[in-house]
Amino acid sequence: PPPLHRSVGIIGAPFSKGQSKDGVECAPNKLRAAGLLDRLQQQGCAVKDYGNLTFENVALDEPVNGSKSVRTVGSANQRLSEAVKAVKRDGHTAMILGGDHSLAIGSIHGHTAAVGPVSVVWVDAHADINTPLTSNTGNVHGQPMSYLLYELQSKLPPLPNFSWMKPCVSSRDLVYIGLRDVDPAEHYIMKLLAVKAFCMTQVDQLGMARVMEETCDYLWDRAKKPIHLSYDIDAIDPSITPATGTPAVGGLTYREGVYITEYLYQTGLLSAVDMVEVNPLRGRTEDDVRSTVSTAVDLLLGCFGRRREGNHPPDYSLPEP
Ligand code: 6HN
Ligand code: MN
Ligand code: MN
Repeated sequence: PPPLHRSVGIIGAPFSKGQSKDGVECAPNKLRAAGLLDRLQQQGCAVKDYGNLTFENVALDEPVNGSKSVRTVGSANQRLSEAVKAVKRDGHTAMILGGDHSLAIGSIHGHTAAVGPVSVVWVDAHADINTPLTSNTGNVHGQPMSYLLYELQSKLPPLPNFSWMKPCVSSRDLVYIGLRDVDPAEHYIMKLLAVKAFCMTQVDQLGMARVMEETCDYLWDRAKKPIHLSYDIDAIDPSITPATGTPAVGGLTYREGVYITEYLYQTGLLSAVDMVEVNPLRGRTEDDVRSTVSTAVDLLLGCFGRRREGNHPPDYSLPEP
């Protein structure tokens, strides 16, 4: 296999206003405290930590068409988009530590601003493709894909503090994996746009090895583009990753979750990774939080070359007696 790109630029995005539960903003530091950077370095990655972004709460951020904190979410994503663009221009694979999933708006926008069109692999229990007009909850973390897709622009109302962004993803460049909690309007949109999705039924039917083969066959049918992996920790079964805001039963096993990351790493095309919705204040026990955080770290390590067969540095030599 060709030598793979192994320099990672980490951005902490302690952002929580795309939903209403406290705690998801603590995740970037929890992931670092679990040894993420050291372990990346041990497996041969050059690591640059760009630190945590700071976001301000916009005053008088009244709901827009029922969606909450739209202005705050808009300006935070503008900042994140610029940060991701800078990390890509510096030549790193970007790692974005959320924060809630609304940050995918800025993350994917900034990624495409730097590298051009990307393929998006969205691993999640949820499709996050509500428009502000179809959302039942008013939470923007259930809406990011609708902001990003060219094909849905005519369905979006004007949104304050979003004039900086333009849609940048084609529905043909999106694949979902792990879906099992999809709203009726989201299901309608996915059928309307013929979005490729491996929901849990297909994961059961095909097994994850075939799901990943078919994911890449589908994405590469026209051209091989850089891959943006947006990984919502709630894709994994809540028996393993309970510390998250919107858990859904019947999810991916630890092994299926890790296989996705190993497979995408070896394509050599992984260009940015979001890890979102880890919430250290959810979960009932310390063990719940530990298991969620350490699974998120393992998934991130898998994206950057960790293999379950073991790893060794390219210059390793056996000690002579
Ligand atoms: N996530 N479909 C629900 C909504 O509020 O629109 C759930 C969204 C969950 C979002 O997990 O990132
Ligand atoms: Mn999500
Ligand atoms: Mn989700």
